Order: sequence, then C-alpha cells, then structure tokens
Amino acid sequence: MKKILLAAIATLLPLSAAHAQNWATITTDGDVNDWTGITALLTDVSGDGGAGRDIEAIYVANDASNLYVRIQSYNSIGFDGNEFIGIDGDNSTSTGFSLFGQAIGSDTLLAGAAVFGETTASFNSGAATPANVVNWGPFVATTDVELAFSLATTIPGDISSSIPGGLGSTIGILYGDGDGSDVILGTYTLASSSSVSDWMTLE
Ligand SMILES: [Ca+2]
Ligand SMILES: [Ca+2]
Ligand SMILES: [Ca+2]
Repeated sequence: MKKILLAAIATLLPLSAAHAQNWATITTDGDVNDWTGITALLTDVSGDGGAGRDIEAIYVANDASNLYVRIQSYNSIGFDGNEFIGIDGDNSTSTGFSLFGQAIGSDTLLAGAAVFGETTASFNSGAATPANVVNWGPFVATTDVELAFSLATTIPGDISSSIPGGLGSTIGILYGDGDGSDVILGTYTLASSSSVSDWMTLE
C-alpha cells in the first residue's frame, strides 16, 4: 500500500524541482508571496556584493506571456540601470555576448528595466522591442526586485528573438550588478503549461 501511495504521489509532483520549470503568473509589486512554493533557481553567499546588490537568490518562473525574475538580495538597495540580466535565449555561447566574462552567450541584455540585444562582439547591439521590461517593482530600495520580461521580445542581435524556442526551451540566465562584484548564472527550462500533461512526463 505504501508503495502504491508513493507512486501516486510521485506521479502528481510537478517537474519544477528537477527541471526548474515554474509555471506561474507573478505580479511585479515587490510582494513576494506569489513566489510561494517556487524553489530558487540559483543561490549565493552573503558578503560578496561589494558596493552593489549582494545576491541571495534568483528565482525564475514563466507563463505563456512572460518570463518572471525575482532578484533577492541580502542588502536593501535601489534597482538601477547598472544591474544586468543576461538571457541566453538559444542556450548557446556561439551567439550573444560573454556578459561579465562569464560562460554565457547572452543574446538579450536587461540593464535595469531597459532591454537591448547583444552579439558575440557587442555588449549592446541596440534596443529590443519592446525596449523595456513589461513591468518591475517595487520602485524603492528593496531586498526583492520582481520583473516581467515579454517572451515575444525581438532583438537586433545574432538571433532575432530573445527566446526563439519559446515554451519548453532551455535558456541561460545571468544576473550581475555592475556597481559591485556579485555575478551568478545558470539555466532555466521554460514551463510549457500548468496542465496535467506536463506533470505526467515525470515518469
Ligand atoms: Ca509579487
Ligand atoms: Ca552574494
Ligand atoms: Ca546565445
């Protein structure tokens, strides 16, 4: 009986833990209650942020419209244009920029709330469309910034769409604060939907 129960529970578990697929719609208001149940994609130690944001954790989720990023820091600090998120939309270093000299081919650059393309040769190859993130907040010094980035963003870069593979594809993601010394990166696989069919693929 216990085995049957465990098998039943395993079948019901979503993929989020193992594959970092987090289907959610986040309100970008600085209230992080809507991230409850979502595991951090990346975590970092305290005390290594220099004059900038000292990263504690990066959370990533998505729905059909947006990629949501939560930047959690040990220190409370204002969100400015010198904070960078690199999105390696094709998860390939043969396209995009080696942001912060890291092992990433960042095709899309979020500089604060502004969005730009990147190429192998260029940190900034021009404004994306749309030219800003969909929304972010809060507009005060904070330990938790949330932002929404449109999955439909196009860029003047080595690739023309920020996330060409769309839902279900794997992207590289980097966060770093140009005012400090903290940089972190990893990969995220976009959730395809919150439907039962996704849950079934666990087996
Ligand atoms: Ca929120
Ligand atoms: Ca840190
Ligand atoms: Ca790339």
